[in-house]
Amino acid sequence: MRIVLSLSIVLAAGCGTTESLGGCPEIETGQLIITEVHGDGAEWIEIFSTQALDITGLTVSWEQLTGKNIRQALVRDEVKVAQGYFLIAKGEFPDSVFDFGEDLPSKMWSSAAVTLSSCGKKIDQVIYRSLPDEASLQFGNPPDATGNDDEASWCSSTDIPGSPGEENPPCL
Ligand SMILES: [Ca+2]
Repeated sequence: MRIVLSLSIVLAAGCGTTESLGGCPEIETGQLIITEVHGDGAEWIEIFSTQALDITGLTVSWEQLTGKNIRQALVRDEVKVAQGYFLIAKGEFPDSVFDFGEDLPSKMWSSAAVTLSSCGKKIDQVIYRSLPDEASLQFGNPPDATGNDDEASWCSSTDIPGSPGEENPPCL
């Protein structure tokens, strides 16, 4: 009975807020760094974590650069990540720790600001103007939450689909 009750609470929280998950994730600005973005029907975002973190309740948002529509995905499951690279993706994807599900009902917009936040506190943000077909858009330097603000340091990956979960090669 208790199991059923717990499950119903989880389901009820499915459409809820970070607060309904029991609090805001304790993640400081810059502790998570967006390093790679892939669209074109295989939607995933690569993130570098500077340390082991509990990202339960993390919000991923997309703000369209033209049109200003906003989408938000909330990490509703209990997810802990180790130091290093991890992925969040739409649907099943190797090394993905979280599925956007219907929070991301279609492809990522071709130009957007992607933001990671905890109860409104910005952790990292990247602005992209276009996403390549098949390849990824990758940050060409070692993970750096300030450096990745520089759009000139991003490029299309030479490999397809990029380097999900692994260090990015330099931009040529
Ligand atoms: Ca990578």
